[in-house]
Amino acid sequence: HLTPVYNFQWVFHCNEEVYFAPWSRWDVQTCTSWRAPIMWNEMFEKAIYDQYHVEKDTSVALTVFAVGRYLEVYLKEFLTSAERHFMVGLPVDYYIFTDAPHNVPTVQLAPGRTLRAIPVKRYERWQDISMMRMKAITEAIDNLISTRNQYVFCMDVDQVFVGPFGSEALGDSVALLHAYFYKSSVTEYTYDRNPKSVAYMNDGDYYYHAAVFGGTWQNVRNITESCHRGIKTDKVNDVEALWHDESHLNKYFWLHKPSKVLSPEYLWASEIGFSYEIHVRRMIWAEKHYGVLRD
Ligand code: 2GW
Ligand code: MN
Repeated sequence: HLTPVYNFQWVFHCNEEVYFAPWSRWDVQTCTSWRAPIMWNEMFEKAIYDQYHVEKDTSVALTVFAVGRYLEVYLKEFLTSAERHFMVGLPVDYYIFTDAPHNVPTVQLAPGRTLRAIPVKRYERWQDISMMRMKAITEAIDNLISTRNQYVFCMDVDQVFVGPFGSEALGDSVALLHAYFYKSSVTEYTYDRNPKSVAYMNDGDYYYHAAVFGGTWQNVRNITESCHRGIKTDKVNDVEALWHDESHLNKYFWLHKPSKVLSPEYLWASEIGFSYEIHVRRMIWAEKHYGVLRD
């Protein structure tokens, strides 16, 4: 565990695992009610996290799905930008889940970083492509990740790294605030409000974006397995949660609070326009090509 330098009361009101200065940002909430840090720029000393993880020999898995046309449209830029910005200086293993392993682009990887393609079935419905990720990640953790990587990040592929996404983002269980909802109230969150779905919730903490979540492999396995179980139960009951796997993920993080929350600086949507709180953009949403990709 990292020790905070400042012997300041607020530090101890936030998660003691972290090294950060919650008072350095006055314009945003920096700590959840359960004392997990919300990571905004200027709150942390990047070098301290990096040193900690280098000493601990931390290795990070990054899972991403590129099925059908998403491979040619998004994967190459996702990977090349990750090499520039994601956990630079640490060993990273990319796990690319795809229906076309031979079409995975060749990307120059820094030493200590590897890439592996994992074949998956291409489902007919895009909702199923999105939801089956939970099952595939659970299996990959059992078969590969748990023997190589202490931490796992699971991401959408339709996004691009544009700034440092470093080891400060690692934690026991990590959730991301959705760029569209971080200033909204709970009634505006697009939770699943249908009592017939396992993902049903009316009350909640935040609206988390399923495009980025992570944690130790043990915790991520618990997240993905629980979400997959919820999705299967819904199928048996002939219901589908409003935002598919994302609804189930929000339900999970309501019942099992994340130990660290990432600010929307970690995945910003440029179309929202200028926002005072966003001091840095670490990833941005790639352009959507719904006309081509979602018919
Ligand atoms: C998805 C929707 C429509 C047509 C195609 C696909 C599709 C998604 C696909 O053909 N191939 C594929 O590999 N995917 C993967 O699923 C890919 O990794 C993609 O990033 C991910 C989620 O789909 P995406 O990014 O188009 O959906 P978003 O950006 O609206 O995602 C949010 O909502 C989803 C549930 O509907 C997920 O929870 C996702 O994590 C959220 O960010
Ligand atoms: Mn996406």
